[in-house]
Amino acid sequence: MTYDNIRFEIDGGVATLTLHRPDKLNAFTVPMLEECRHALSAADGDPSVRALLLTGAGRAFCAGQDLGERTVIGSEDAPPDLGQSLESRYNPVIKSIRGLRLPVVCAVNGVAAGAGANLALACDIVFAARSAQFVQAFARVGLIPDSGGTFFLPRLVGTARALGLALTAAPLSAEQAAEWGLIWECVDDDQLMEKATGLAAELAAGPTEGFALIKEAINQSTVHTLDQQLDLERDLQRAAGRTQDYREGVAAFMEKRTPDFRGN
Ligand code: T3D
Repeated sequence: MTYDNIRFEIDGGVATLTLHRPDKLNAFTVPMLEECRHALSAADGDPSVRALLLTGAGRAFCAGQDLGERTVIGSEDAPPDLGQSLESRYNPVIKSIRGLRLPVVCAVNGVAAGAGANLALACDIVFAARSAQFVQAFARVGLIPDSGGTFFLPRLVGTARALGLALTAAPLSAEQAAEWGLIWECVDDDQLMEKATGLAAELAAGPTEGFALIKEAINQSTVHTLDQQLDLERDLQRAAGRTQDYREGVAAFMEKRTPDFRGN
């Protein structure tokens, strides 16, 4: 597939997906969402890829749905079916990201609004530039947070703040987002890419299978009782204990050297 609205590169075990419609603040269009889905599937299917980095080109991370696409459809007689849009385009992208066994690092380089904000929240480790903002812009146009927003927000910041963000659509600074636990870290703008690429490279050299099991355990915990979670930990730890990387990790510790994880 040719990518016209994103950039997708693989280097040193890290796949980097850059949203690339900078003149439109990287707002999502149908082709762009299809390209994202294709690239995520390519990253998933490539055994050389051991971490994914997601970022945006230009001054924004992503402004959510391109509202220009919505002015040409819909009228009182034939309103647009946004449920269909979510079902066929947005939800598969969010599910792809959440379903990736690889660690997913996000570098929020500027404003992240609407589905763009929630795309970032779907990632595993989110860095944001100090100048970035998170805007649950949906209510400004009469919509509800989608792309997992109603799932991620209350879990990350609690119901009170989730409702505040969703109902007011007030911009949340990167600094405040980090203080609230919405993201991993707020960093100075000129440090963002260095920090994010550095961590992605570090993770790409890590115990990839073990990382996949960590992700599964943490993600399942949101719907489990303690008993269920303890059972899951038992099963996943059994699997982790059978990896080559576990053997290598223990050997490296005993030999006082840096482990050479191969990801299996
Ligand atoms: O529809 C479905 O399929 C359902 C799914 C919905 C998912 C959603 O994401 S709904 C929410 C859609 N997004 C928004 O409502 C956000 C709209 N944008 C903004 O609120 C602001 O632009 C920002 C807060 C993101 C940034 O503000 P600011 O002041 O930094 O920039 P700006 O001047 O507003 O925008 C700069 C340009 O980008 C401007 O174009 P121009 O005038 O220079 O030609 C603006 O129109 C354009 N732009 C920004 N966001 C969008 C956009 N164009 C199309 N769609 C956008 N979402």
